[in-house]
Amino acid sequence: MKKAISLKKLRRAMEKVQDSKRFEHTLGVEYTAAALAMRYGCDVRDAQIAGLLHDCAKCLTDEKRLSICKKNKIPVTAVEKKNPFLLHAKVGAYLAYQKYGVSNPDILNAIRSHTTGRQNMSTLEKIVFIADYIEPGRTHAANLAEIRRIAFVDLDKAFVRILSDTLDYLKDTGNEIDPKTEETWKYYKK
Ligand code: DGI
Ligand code: FE
Ligand code: FE
Repeated sequence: MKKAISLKKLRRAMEKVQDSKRFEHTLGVEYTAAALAMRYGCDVRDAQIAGLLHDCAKCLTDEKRLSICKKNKIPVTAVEKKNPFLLHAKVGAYLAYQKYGVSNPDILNAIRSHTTGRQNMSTLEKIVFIADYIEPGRTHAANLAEIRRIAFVDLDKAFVRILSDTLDYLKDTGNEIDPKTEETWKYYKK
């Protein structure tokens, strides 16, 4: 039988590959995802693993992210080529599988979809997406106090709210919008 993944080892591994601010964020997403998993009846350990690994490719250079994609035939869209930081989600899922020994597809999907979302997300995927936005270390987003409260009352409502606030923010700041983010919003909005 395959040996269970050690949370302690994953934490140590993330501390090595992330700067201290990012690592604090990682721990925040780990325990916020765990709390949401308790609330919504998801596997708590899976939520911790996904939370710990969701940004495992965040502190690589853009060149490194692009080269990992090229080497492993991971498709890169035009928007991703122009904004390679978006690839940290896809590349993160790849590394979670190859380097950190995660085989649970739900955890890998949660890592892959944590930035743009996607259609038909599982509860765990939504939990990681939301935990990423509301963890205690986040301070800048608009309406954060309200979204934090809603997250523990109505998961889908919090999810849609975060998506729409993110799209508003990206439009206000003139950032290029990945069609995937727009697609997720269209799929989930009422
Ligand atoms: O990696 P984190 O910073 O913890 O969080 P994240 O993976 O959600 O990435 C955060 C940024 O990604 C945030 O500023 C919003 C941005 N983002 C989400 N969807 C898109 C996007 N940025 C662009 N340019 N286009 C998108 O569609
Ligand atoms: Fe991220
Ligand atoms: Fe994150």
